Amino acid sequence: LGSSVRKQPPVTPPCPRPCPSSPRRAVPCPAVPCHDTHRPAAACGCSWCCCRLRSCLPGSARLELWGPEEGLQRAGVHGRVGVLGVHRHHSPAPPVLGAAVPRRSPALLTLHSPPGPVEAPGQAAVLRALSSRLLALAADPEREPDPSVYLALRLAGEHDLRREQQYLARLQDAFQHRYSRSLQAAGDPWHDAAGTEHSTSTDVEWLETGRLALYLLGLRATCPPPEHKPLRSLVTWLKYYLEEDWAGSRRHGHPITSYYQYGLGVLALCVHRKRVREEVIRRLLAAEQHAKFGYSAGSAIDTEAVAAMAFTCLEQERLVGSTLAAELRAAVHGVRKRMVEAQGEDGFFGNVYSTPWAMQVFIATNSCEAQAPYGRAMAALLRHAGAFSTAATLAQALPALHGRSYLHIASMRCEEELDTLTPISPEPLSELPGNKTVRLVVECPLPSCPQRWLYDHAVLAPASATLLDVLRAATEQGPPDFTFDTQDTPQGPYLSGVLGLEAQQQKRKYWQLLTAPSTSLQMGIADYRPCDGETLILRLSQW
Ligand code: B12
Repeated sequence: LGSSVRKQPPVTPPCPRPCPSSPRRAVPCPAVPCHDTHRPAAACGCSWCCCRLRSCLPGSARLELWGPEEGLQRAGVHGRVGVLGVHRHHSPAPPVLGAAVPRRSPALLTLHSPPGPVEAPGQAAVLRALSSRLLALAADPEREPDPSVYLALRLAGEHDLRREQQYLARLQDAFQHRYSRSLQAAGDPWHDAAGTEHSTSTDVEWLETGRLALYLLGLRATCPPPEHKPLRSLVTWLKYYLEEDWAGSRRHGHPITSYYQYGLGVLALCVHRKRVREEVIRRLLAAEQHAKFGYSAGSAIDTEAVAAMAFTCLEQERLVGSTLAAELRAAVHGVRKRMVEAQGEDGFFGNVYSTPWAMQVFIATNSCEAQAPYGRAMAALLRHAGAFSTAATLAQALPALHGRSYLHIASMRCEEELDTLTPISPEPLSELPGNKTVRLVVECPLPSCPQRWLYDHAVLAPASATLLDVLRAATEQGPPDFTFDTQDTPQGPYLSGVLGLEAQQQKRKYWQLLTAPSTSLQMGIADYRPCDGETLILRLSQW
């Protein structure tokens, strides 16, 4: 293994069970050698798991594995280190995914890496390039500031502190004014914001739970921390939105926003150590237990992961009683198990975009059983790093690639940070010569639809056209006339209306994007580039 053999640590008490599903309070493992973090099993889980935490955190300082063999097996290692991204100081050989651990290993094997994201050869370079690209995208004044971008910058190993500060100022500008008034002074924002609950517009304006949650998470990650007073008002607003979502979920069986945003809301409050009503937590728990997170176009992984992190935070921060804590722990254990079982041949949990979220759960929960799946997922993400071409997708992928989860924010301290990152703008895509023909089909299969087939025509577009370009070309190529509407979101332009039929948030109707015969696209209209001869379907769907 090429690692140094250190003195035998104090005798490790035998693990009472294979591996606790979640450690108690976050033990600052990266800063403390594992053998110093020994706690009675009841306090932090058995020491095997303390060690395992490091192996989940490629960006952290150490991976330490305790022998003897019996212990490794107990922790589910079975002689393999299923992790990519640990750089060994003491070994000239690069670390390899799945590197064999000697079966008769000495008492303690220590793999040291300097602080910061030092990973397997190639990985560090890829990570740095991705962070630099996000920094460049963040510097674009045309883009609305997005709290997840700020979070990704803060959770990285290297920084451009001046640019981060500027980005924070833009975020504060966008959010703080909006929430500076008190809730009472604002009246009932839910009814004021976008007309009424029965509005037929797409009214994304009032969908605030998730965005406010992300902003609050971002504020917790600032250095120095923000003042108390504005924070208090934001927390009150978030509690208010969460209550609205809770009430919506009771009334309609789903939150007004989505369970993803609901989960983010609980997580953000927890990271700020604010209590959430037990019923509000139980609602999310029940939704998780009754598999209510899926929607027609996508898997439930992203939402499951966000909920699992919220549950983990509540438990780790001891913000719930012991009965609920046990239920949350069991739920997280179930989520992890399902994720591991559902991991695809390609290494992804769900798809490439949900995989970083799933990985955050393993990181946050220090999960022994996920070592090998985690390593496979990391390798898959690095192979497909090009998929993260937009600020939003990059921002969601980078924390996990850096071995960090949003829970890390709860224990972030102001300390010296590497101010070494520089922005790199992505190369503009080279234009392909010539044209392509794309068949565009518009379907409306819902009972409320005037008819099922609304449009079916070939559209001529430049060879490198995105779906958005194809839609624009279609509007110029009638008859019959083609029209569409979009709304700007942090994920890019969202197709909100086609041929005068609007997506309706309230009724959970949206324009689903598919490629024939019926594969749901994993990208939005601005990012997907159809091939020549491809048939694209815009289908009004229920989610
Ligand atoms: C809930 C959700 C939806 C809901 C949103 C409605 C709602 N009221 O919440 C519905 C079901 C409508 C939806 C639709 C789609 N979604 Co969606 N969605 C999500 C999910 C799980 C949470 C989004 C969220 O609430 N974020 C929190 C808030 C605070 O952030 P936000 O940016 O303000 O969120 C808004 C936008 O993101 C927008 N939105 C949601 N999905 C998408 C996708 C695209 C491409 C765009 C531009 C906008 C958009 O709706 C959100 C609420 O207003 C994310 C998961 C994730 N990891 O982000 C996937 C996710 C964003 N969706 C994704 C995709 C692919 C789609 C679709 C393109 C699927 C399809 N084939 O039709 C469509 C969009 C089509 C269109 N008309 O443009 C991908 C995007 C990947 C990428 N490359 O960018 C994600 C990451 C899921 C995944 N793992 O693949 N989605």
